[in-house]
Amino acid sequence: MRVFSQRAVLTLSLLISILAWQAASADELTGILMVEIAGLKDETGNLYISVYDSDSAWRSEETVIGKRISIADALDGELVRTELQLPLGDYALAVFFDVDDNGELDSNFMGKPQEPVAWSNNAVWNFGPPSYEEAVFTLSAEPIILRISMRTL
Ligand SMILES: [Ca+2]
Repeated sequence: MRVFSQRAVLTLSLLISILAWQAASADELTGILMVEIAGLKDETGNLYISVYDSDSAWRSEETVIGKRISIADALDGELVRTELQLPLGDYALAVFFDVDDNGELDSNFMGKPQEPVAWSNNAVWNFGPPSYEEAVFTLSAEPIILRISMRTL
């Protein structure tokens, strides 16, 4: 029978504790974002949520998360609720209700959305979409609830 040296056993147990510690700290770095969206209780169809983590990515295709949500499935009372898990950091959200169910946010020739939209912080359209700075918020270890209202422009 082969006997492992005490040193090898110690090295192995040290390695296991390092791996366990790394797994635990990775968990701690994930935050929970509860999104509650008002203004859709009488609607059916899909809502699209895009999450961005930088000014340069804002409103581009470079989303951290792009999520399609069935309003019927996510409706809880008067609010559409969904939970997102993200690494801790700064984010901004853009939401639209796809009224005609074509998978896109329809806009007029001026680029103004023709379907209900919303941004985090309830940032508003002001001769153009809100900036990343206006919509940004910080996700830290404590779960946060983001309440936003859909608007037709
Ligand atoms: Ca559409």
